[in-house]
Amino acid sequence: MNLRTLLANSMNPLIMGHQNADPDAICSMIAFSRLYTSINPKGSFALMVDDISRLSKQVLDFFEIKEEVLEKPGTKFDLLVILDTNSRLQLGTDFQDIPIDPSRTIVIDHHEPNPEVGAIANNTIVRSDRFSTCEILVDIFEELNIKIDPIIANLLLTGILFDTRRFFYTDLQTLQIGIKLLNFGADYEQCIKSLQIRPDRSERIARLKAASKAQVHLFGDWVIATSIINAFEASACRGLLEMGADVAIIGGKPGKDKVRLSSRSSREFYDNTKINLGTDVMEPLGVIIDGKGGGHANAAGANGTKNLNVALDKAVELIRAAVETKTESTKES
Ligand SMILES: [Mn+2]
Repeated sequence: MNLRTLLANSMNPLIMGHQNADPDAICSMIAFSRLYTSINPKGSFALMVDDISRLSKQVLDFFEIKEEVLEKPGTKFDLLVILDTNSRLQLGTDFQDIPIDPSRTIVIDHHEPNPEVGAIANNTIVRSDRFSTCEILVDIFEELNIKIDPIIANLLLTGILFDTRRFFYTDLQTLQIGIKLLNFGADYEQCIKSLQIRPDRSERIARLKAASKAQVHLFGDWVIATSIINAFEASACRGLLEMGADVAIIGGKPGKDKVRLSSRSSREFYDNTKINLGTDVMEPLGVIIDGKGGGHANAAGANGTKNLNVALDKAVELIRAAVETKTESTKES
């Protein structure tokens, strides 16, 4: 594919990312729109995604990006550019009917190759060995000999920081691209800052209260923490896990005749004990609180109307019994 020719011949490209667009998707979209404008200053592009994540909105505000990102379909276009995704499905439910002409579609992505990609685009740059779409874009800017200004450098570095979890996942090539972006004027500290989300004050207070009132139960090597607060239970559970609990269970009365339970466990706890918070704990608790419970192995909850304290005691009891059964069966085997 000749990317320069495709872009030079398009007057109305539509640039899209995956649904609930994360910073890698949104930053690569904005960077691509600047690349397009450098090649074809007379054209007018549109940016569109099915929902922007809260964090991505924060990044756009932080770097004062003024481009409008449409969140509903309906724009006319003569070229479709799909970034950070390689399937129609990932564009989101509202965008499944978007007309796609493979000869007028470009896909640039780093996810596992999708066999369907050939059916939507003749022009693909899919590099599943890369950690982010933003770093692929750095190579494209260079290949097309287009300057990366400090704003684009900030956006691209922020997308890379997000997808690599601040370079937790990385390799020589990605680090070298990071250094390039710093040389182009990216401000590392600002990029990190743009990605930091501090919970609201009330949420932080709820987490602190849950921690200060927590009861700690020790079953074998496992640490189980329970507490009572009436708001932000899920967030407070995550807080207790971050502090060192293997399992956190929080109950609350968010209103009259309302009882709510929330729970989280570490992956290690589930891998070792196979105790499923949804089926083993929250489903039976749902009955006790006269409501319903369920969820996933590591994250589950229940909603009901009564018996909060009984339910919390029962939760601890269920986990204790399950841990013991598990320990005995390991001894036998
Ligand atoms: Mn990505």
